[in-house]
Amino acid sequence: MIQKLTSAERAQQLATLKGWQAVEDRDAIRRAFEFADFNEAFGFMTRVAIKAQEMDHHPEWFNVYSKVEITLSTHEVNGVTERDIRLARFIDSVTV
Ligand code: H2B
Repeated sequence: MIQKLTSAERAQQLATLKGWQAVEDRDAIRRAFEFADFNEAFGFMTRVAIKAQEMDHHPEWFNVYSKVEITLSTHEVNGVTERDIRLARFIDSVTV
């Protein structure tokens, strides 16, 4: 089974990402995004969705118009793993 990152490993990885933070009440990471409008937000979500499907690793997300909030955690182990870091890195790469 995939291993959860230790809190030290998680902190080390978070430092290499753009604006991701540990969620307070669970072992997960979160980042908020704001786009110009819904069209841009949904275009971004579409890219993330295609990658998530390829990886078989899916975001928890919330969208209102131009705002998107993404939470990543690996359900299988109920915590943050390198799969979350890999998806977060991809997500960062499709934002400016
Ligand atoms: N996404 C996330 N974020 N965590 C998982 O553990 C996970 C997933 N597991 N997507 C996958 C799908 C699993 O449920 C399927 C059956 O492979």
